[in-house]
Amino acid sequence: MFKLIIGNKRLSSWSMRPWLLMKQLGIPFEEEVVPFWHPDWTGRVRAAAGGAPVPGTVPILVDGALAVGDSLAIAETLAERLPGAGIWPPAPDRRALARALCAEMHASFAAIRLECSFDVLRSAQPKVLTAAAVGQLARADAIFAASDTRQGFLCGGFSAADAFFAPLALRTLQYALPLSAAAESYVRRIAQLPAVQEWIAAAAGEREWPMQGPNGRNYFAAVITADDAARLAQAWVAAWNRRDLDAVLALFAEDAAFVSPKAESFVGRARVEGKPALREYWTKALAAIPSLEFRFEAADWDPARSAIVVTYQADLAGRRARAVERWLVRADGRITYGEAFYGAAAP
Ligand SMILES: N[C@@H](CCC(=O)N[C@@H](CS)C(=O)NCC(=O)O)C(=O)O
Repeated sequence: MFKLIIGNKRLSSWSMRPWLLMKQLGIPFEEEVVPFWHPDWTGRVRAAAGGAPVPGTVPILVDGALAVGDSLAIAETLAERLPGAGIWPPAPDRRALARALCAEMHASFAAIRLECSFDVLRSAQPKVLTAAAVGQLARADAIFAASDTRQGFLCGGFSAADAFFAPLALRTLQYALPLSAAAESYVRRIAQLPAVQEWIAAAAGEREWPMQGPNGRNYFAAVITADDAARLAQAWVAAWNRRDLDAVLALFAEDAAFVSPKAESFVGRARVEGKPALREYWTKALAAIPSLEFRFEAADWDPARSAIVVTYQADLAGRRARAVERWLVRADGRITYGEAFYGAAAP
């Protein structure tokens, strides 16, 4: 039985290619997910590959004593092992085209890959592309649109070429990139493949390695992106500016703990545990502060620690200072532990 070692489904486009190829063609395999940013990521990848000297990247195909790194080499190895499985199209000209397309995917489209980093849980959030990426999108459009005359797939029936382009096709949905009608219909066909749907559903349920918070509670680290971290921080700033305590508290786990020198003056202790106590602290704080305005500056996401560091400007009844909060974020996207740090008063 083959084993495929992959990264997080939410984020790993290279892992998706051979996974999708094998699933869609009905090739049985077991998978092992090695979550990105694990403190011993490379060690875990190598261990999953039975200690073979593989590159420190995923995917890796393991077949008995053999471990093959690199998606293109995996496709070739599968085609060799399973000649009738349909990895490459049977007709020589289509097969040559499929190989050329896979090689092109492997070596090109750098700008669009960099600017639209793969995130299967992102949906239709537009992004302005550089001229280089726009040029690459036009090339992808032409490749996708040609599927019209080839049974709806890039080289006839579903083959490695479609698996290799699937992550780029999905990026056009994630970033609402404009395509021709023919290219769009190809993207829709790929997005609706059962194997693609299965990958996306699994991505939504991903959990990272277990961690222990300073509140003594165990939780799973979050699989989020820097964009998610910025959105969470901006929602927090907006909720405070509306003085909407329910919205602030909704961002925290039920058993969250929070540490702040200000809590001491409002509730008599710097460390506040659990939502009811947090509500009491922040209700008292809001009642004592006639005007409050926060301005978001930055949110730095540290995936290895599942931590967001938010920098903002606080204007509390005319007293202005920059401040920082550090939050630990659980797999469900809620803050399990927060700590506040305050800068000098601005003139
Ligand atoms: N050329 C490789 C690229 C693999 C690759 O870059 N994989 C990414 C995940 S999508 C990775 O393992 N990144 C981890 C790292 O570079 O440390 C392939 O086609 O398989």
